[in-house]
Amino acid sequence: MTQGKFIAFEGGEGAGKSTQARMLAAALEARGIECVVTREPGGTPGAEAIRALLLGTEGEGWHPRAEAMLFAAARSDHVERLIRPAVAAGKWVICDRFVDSSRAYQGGGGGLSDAELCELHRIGSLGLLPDLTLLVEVSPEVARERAALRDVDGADRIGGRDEAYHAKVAAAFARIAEAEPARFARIDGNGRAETVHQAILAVLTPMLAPL
Ligand code: T5A
Repeated sequence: MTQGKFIAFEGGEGAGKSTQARMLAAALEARGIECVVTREPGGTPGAEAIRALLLGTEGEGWHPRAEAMLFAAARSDHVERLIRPAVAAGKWVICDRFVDSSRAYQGGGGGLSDAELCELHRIGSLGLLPDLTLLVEVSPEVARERAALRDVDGADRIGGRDEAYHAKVAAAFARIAEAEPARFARIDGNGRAETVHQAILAVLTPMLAPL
């Protein structure tokens, strides 16, 4: 049995995280590593139900503190029911967004303090952190183009927030990654999907070598 790992993708809207998560899982599976690709908010039935509450565009939406608690509650269910058991069973969990999205969106964008968000994460998920967090970064122009491809039927509640909000989110991601260089790898996501994928595989090489 391989040793389980927990890899998270982070970044702004349309950075290419889901595309890269799928490509990474396929590359790992080809090496005989069993992968679970999952996402936040979501990944379990309960967390997917919370996702619908958070991202649906009906009604007035949530106050920033309620929003942060809903993300933490969804994450708690996801961690306990899916992520921890899969890693314990020797699988590699590849997660599209995790706690750093809360720190960047509800913190950098929404104004909650980083200490408050980390405390919510400690209560909800016992502070679980990924073995590696891949921050996929693209220019605002590329983000706009890709988000437009994604949002042909309209943006969700958070993706549809204004450019100033998303600029604060991007700055917060950069700050968080700079503060924790051992856990983060910053990936230039502006190129072709295959180019970005190769950069990610290069970062993962040391984790693959002992297998
Ligand atoms: N949120 C989430 C919080 O506020 N707090 C939290 O704690 C968490 C967990 C989630 C929303 O919730 C917020 C953040 C979000 O606003 P989501 O639907 O998961 O909603 O939103 P995103 O994570 O932004 O998901 P997307 O799927 O839209 O973006 P991705 O995954 O970054 O991008 P991807 O791979 O789907 O690609 C988007 C488009 O670009 C193309 C793809 O084919 C696709 O059309 N593309 C490329 N094109 C050219 N070159 C490349 N290299 C490309 N890579 C992808």
